[in-house]
Amino acid sequence: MTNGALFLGLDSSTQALKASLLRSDLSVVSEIEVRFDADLAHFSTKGGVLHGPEGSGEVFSPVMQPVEALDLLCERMKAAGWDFGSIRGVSAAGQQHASVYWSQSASKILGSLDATKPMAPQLEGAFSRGIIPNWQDSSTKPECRAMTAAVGGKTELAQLTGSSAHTRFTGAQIFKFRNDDPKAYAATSRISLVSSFITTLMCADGEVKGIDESDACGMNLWNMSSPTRGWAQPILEAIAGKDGAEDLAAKLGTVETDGGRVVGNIGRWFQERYGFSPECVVVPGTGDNPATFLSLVLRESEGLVSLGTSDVVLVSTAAYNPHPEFHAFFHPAMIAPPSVQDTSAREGHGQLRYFNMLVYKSGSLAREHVRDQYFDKSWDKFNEGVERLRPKTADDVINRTAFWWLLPDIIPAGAHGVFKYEGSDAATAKRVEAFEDVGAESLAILESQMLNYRSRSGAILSGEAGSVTLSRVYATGGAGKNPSICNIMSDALGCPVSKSVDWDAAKGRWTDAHWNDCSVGVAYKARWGWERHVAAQKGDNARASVPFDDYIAEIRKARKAALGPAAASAPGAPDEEGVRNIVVPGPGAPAYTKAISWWQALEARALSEME
Ligand code: ADP
Ligand code: XUL
Repeated sequence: MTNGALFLGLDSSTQALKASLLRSDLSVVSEIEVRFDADLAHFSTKGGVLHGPEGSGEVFSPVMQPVEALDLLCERMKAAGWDFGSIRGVSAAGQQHASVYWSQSASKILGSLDATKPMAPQLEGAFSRGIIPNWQDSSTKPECRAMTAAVGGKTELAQLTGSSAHTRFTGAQIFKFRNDDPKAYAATSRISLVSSFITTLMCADGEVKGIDESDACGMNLWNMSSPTRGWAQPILEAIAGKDGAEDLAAKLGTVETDGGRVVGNIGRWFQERYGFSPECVVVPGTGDNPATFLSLVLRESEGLVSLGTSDVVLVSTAAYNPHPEFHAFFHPAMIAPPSVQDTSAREGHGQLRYFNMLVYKSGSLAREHVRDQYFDKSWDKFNEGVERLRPKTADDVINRTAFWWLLPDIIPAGAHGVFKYEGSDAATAKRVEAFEDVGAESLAILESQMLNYRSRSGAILSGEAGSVTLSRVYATGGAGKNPSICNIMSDALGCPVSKSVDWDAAKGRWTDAHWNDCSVGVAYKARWGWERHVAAQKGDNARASVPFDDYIAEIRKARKAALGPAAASAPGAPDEEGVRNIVVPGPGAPAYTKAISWWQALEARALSEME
């Protein structure tokens, strides 16, 4: 198939390596994946990972797993007839925090791959560590404590690196590796994140590519405070000692501060073996959550609520407002000034932008528990309670709420237990075992979860809980399909709930987008990087520094015009190109604005009543 210029996005996740192929109008041509457990069964992983000894908290995957997966993925893309020669840009998403350790021979091996052979057997000697610690690893508690102490506390660490210490974050993982296996640490030439690892493989030119700045924020190692952005000296010293700090910084390498910079061309190995064009460029990979953020092109004050096994909330901001409760990251598609140190040079190159990530354990797990306990395992019955009892007018008063912390939660840290209250005064509200009207059980958990997201996203946006609302929120994940959940989300958050939609040319209608967000998000970035690269070659400086959001909006507008009036008036047509508001706040929404401080007081009360 020939499609004009094409763009490739990869996603090296915990369980699979996925690829999305996009046309230059950003429509998705096709997707292919390699699933680790099923397709690479000889690694014996379950859910893509292996576990250390019982009680160790160690979770990891074999370093050769993604390399073999890349070989197999290439074969599958070829068998499917993907037009490699038309691909002009590639970028990769990777599971966040997870790190890859290169040996001293890595450069030589990467620079001399034989295109007549698969990549994996040739890379056997390229690593100083046989495993990739996974983000689910929790074996690094002592290292987290030492890093926190080194900067004087968790608030200080969050201020410096965007997050308080987390066992899965790369800094603690490197620290543990150095403690456990100092010889292998010493034999490490460079350390990559999964995203920069895949970027390095795609270039295969003898150079280990730099870590992307947005992804670097998931390491507890990157000093995010402007203008001193760089590897955080006190943390380097905590991990490697005063004498080893410089060496550790060298192992970590230079960070890519421009998400659309061309860091190389597609490797000769890919050109000779699969017919990729030498013109195809590679732009920095980024983390999977930053990549999802890009796929939705979240603008300032927009958010994402992902309702998967656990709930994750992303909030896009222009201000750095870190807090130990959540994670702050740099926006994954910033344009770097000529020098990171020189902030004045950033003028005309876009400003610093951030996104914040809140991770909750009590997401679908808790909702499912309530459904099973009170609603015969039926989402329809669960929804019936929600619809019957939800506020219908601005005068309705919310006077019931419930906190379902079945597992110790992350936000609020360590919260556990089930707490239900009835009464419109938080101080005197009655703690109850169960609500009299069983229908209130489903409404109470949803309202409580959504008021939590509103309260904390408001604080991120304004520094003051609940006073500012997100301007739009995207709903993703399994529970995002539930219309009643989306209704409460919209009313409680006080903003439209939106979804990405795609034009189905064969059926002549709009459908919810079913593509893999992470690989699509980085394919957008590859498209943007390619455009800027071509413009720079022509000396068109304005075009070479076009911001990501503007550029994607431009392409979407052109696509809308190209699809014509029939698509614009077809059922389910988007409100903006690519985005449809599935719910907007209804007449009951003001009841939630009035309930925020009441709900916050009850959350504090529940925490104080915890045994
Ligand atoms: P993962 O975190 O594994 O990617 P998904 O995004 O696929 O998870 O979401 C899975 C969750 O979605 C399940 O735990 C289930 O409770 C929830 N879910 C699926 N359908 C519905 C529904 N109709 N209403 C509410 N929750 C749902
Ligand atoms: C985020 C996190 C996970 C991984 C999944 O902090 O640990 O979402 O990024 O791949």
